[in-house]
Amino acid sequence: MSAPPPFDTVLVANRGEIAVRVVRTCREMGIRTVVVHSTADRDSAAVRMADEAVQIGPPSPKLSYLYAPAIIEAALATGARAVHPGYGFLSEVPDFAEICARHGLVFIGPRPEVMARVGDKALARKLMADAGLPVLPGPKEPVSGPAELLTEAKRIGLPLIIKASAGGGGRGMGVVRTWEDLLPTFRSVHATARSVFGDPGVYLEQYWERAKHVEVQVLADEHGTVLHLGERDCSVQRRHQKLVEESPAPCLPDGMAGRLGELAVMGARSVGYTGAGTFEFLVDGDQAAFIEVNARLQVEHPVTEMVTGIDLVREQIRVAAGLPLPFSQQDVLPRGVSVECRINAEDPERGFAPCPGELTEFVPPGGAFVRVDTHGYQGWRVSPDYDSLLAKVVVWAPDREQAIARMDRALAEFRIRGPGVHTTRDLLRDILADPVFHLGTHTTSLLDGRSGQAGAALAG
Ligand code: MV4
Repeated sequence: MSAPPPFDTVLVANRGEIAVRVVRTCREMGIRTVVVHSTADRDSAAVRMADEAVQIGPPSPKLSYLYAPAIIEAALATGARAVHPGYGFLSEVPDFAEICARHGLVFIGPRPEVMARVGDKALARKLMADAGLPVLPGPKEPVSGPAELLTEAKRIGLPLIIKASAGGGGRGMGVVRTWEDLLPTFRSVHATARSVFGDPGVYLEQYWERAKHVEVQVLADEHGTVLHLGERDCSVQRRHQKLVEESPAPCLPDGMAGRLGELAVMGARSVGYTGAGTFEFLVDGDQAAFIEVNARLQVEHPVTEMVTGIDLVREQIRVAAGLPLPFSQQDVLPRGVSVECRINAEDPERGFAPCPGELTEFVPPGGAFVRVDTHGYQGWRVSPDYDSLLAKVVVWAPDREQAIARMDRALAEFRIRGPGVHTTRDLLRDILADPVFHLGTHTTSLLDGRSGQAGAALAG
């Protein structure tokens, strides 16, 4: 006998591969699913898989996947009791979580106040510093104007980075490498913060040029249990778009991974975090610094699932229903290595611009320990209105070299064709062949222009 489902019906407020991902776990848990969709997604895989689908608006995200009134109405009309926001869209919007609560719907994520506090990146930095996490040198408060900017910048030294408090994930930040750049970069980040994020706050940090980007998965329930599920390395990025992620992180100094896990748990506990979340760190040699919290399930969560055997969506749903986590820290025993590659519909010949179009052939790879999270199928039209992520290929193996070999085999096996449709697949295979990537010593500068095939592919 399996446990009764914690909710009768969950509404999935997202699209693409993550909507499919959430529907699958709901089905395993005996939960009925409602998927909302725009007119562009009426034939989507998630719509086909869900128990019920509700069209909520036109392709424009503002009028559909970001439009709270239509989503709430769909939830109430279909008898949904909880809302899973996936990632992106409304997943980190405190007002949406609040609106759900006001309508008697459980938002599957942290409480709105907690989301608001960690979502303000300058505030999160201060809160985490106060909780004892190491942060990069820089003032604890946002900078208000040019006079303070110069004083604080001199204290930090160059290079430094100016970040928007409301930014994150690489948007709304500017690196300052020369003193002439200081004021123009400040003005530019400030203007972006005001116009794009509607919050003019900006803050300063010392800039770490060659660091590993390592993040820790945390899971916390409403009964005081806060656990970490190990770390992921996300250093392989191109213009802040992650390409390859893996767990555990390779080549960390002895004791570093465990320390980061403990720091993330300390940080999560200090703000009363509940649900699944990620603590991002930069790691340079034996130094580590907290950079930000992601108050959502992340795209790369499957590598953590593969090494821990824990279904993060299942635990998110159980925690949101008020259930205690069914395991403790010593039950989390990561095993082997998992690697994820993101296949985007992008054209390498056009600076990796998104290339929508019909998939006339779509045959994902298979075999032992290969997982493909995708919403693609033969005949599906990749829409120009949304993110170009088409599939995530995730593999597991006992060690890193076998995992890389398995990934290369899986990528080679993937058949994706369509008029005008190009993908990041060949770039990913170049990265897998890079000797520095094989060593595992790479930092976020791996693709900066001249390291091996991948760098060459980029430079060209
Ligand atoms: C940084 C940094 C270096 N120094 N902050 C990028 C995404 C966002 N989560 C934070 N990010 C970074 N913040 C300081 N003080 C480096 C990154 C960073 C990065 C920067 C340039 C190019 C690629 C990058 C990949 C990961 C992280």
